[in-house]
Amino acid sequence: MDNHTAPEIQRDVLANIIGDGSPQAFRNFFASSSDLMSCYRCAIMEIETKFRVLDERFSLVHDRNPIDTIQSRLKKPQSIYEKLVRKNLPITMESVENNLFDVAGVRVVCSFVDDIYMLADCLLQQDDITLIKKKDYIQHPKENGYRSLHLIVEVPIFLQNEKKLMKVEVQLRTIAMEFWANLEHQLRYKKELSPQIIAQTSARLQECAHLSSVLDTQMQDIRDIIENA
Ligand code: 0O2
Repeated sequence: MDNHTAPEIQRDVLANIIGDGSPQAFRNFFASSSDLMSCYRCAIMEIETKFRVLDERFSLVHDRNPIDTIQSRLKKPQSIYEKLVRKNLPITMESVENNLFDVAGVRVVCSFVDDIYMLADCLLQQDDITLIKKKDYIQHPKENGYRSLHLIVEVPIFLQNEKKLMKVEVQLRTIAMEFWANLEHQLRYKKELSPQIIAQTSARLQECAHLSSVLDTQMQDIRDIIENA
């Protein structure tokens, strides 16, 4: 990102974001960014609640919970900025809202793969949810072995005097996928490792991705046997 931090570029970026740099322009910028981030937090709450309701209703009928954990996050300002620059998009709050679909993220971790698809179907059937984009890295894992089901959905939030449609990235994965992704994420940010160690570790992670996929299949088979007994 070094080429984007030169003072003259910073000035351009700041001019874009905060207009003429007057106190009023600063106030406007902070008000609009706080407002947008608050809307994303509300959208996260809506999606989390939908999954908690599905988990509750499923457990009533099937006597087990399909969801192990739900984690949520708002993308950090630095990551938002870097993504806008990387995609050559305007550095404005409007641009964030119109172009970045992963500012609000909800991750749903399940024990079994078929619960992932069941929960995704149940969410997408709800009449206030619109599917914007789906990436199935379980059917089509990434080259490094990454697996998860990603959905970009639009959900309404109801504010004092208006209804606003917000985009949320939903990641659904198993406990095994989560275990793998957390370790791989750590490797990606360990800049001090030598290229040789990184190559060796990446290869071992690919093997682990395969093993975790076999584990997911075996665990689901065993659960099916138990449930059908
Ligand atoms: P963070 O900190 O989790 O937010 P697009 O948005 O479509 O232009 P992008 O962003 O590559 O393209 O989308 P994609 O492929 O759907 O991946 C987005 C998120 O999925 C990432 O967010 C990660 O959380 C997760 N992810 C995707 N690929 C990998 C991977 O190979 N390893 C791991 N560990 N996670 C992955 P961020 O923004 O990278 O980070």
